[in-house]
Amino acid sequence: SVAAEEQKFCLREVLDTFKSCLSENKEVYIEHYIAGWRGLVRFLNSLGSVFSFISKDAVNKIQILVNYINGENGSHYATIQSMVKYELENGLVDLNKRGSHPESGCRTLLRLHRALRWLELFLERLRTSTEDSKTSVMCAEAYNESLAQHHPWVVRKAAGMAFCVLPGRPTFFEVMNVGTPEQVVAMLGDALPLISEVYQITEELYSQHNLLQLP
Ligand code: 1PZ
Repeated sequence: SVAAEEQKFCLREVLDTFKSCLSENKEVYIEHYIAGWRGLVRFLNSLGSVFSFISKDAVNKIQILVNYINGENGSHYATIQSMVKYELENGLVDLNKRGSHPESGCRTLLRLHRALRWLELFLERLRTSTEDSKTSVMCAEAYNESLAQHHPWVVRKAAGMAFCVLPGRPTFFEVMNVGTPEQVVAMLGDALPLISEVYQITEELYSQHNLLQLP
């Protein structure tokens, strides 16, 4: 049935959506970027309810961006580039401290952007891991190198506890539903350069406009 097919989850399809993020002139389509995150959230939820404090925050940020896309100024939210231009030109971003625009598209997307760096680091570790590698360790290392630097102690603590209950590498690969471990490794090898490119383009854009520390 259609319902059963929708249930069927495959991480390859999710990572493929990041492919469709880039326009010909290397702009990042927010709609596809969000679709990628939606898929990742589904994957995270399938790992268990311990992770729901993480997926809830991601869903919340996805929803903020969806509201902008569907709002009256939606056309400005087609790409990250057009969003940055529009929000900055119209004074819609709290640049130094939280004020009248606490949920700007720019600051909301920055949180997902930082998480994308975590994803890149984690998937790269997963790709080069061996049978006895621990997902919890790979996840924690990737987190400490990226997102952790932007999180207060209490969030780092909660995240650390969640990592400890991640399923081991064999189960993790199974849930990805991509095929044999060799196929997972090959798929990750294809997907990572694209995720990395989307990350780099966003990082440069935010850096150019001095937006990397938005409150
Ligand atoms: C497979 C294991 C999944 C581990 C995911 C690693 C990320 C841990 C992140 C813990 C975040 C927990 C709760 C929310 C924190 C928010 O305070 C921050 C900052 O937002 P603000 O408070 O400034 O509005 N939110 C974030 O940093 C965004 C986090 C999104 C994480 C998405 C993870 C999706 C995982 C996909 C798994 C394949």
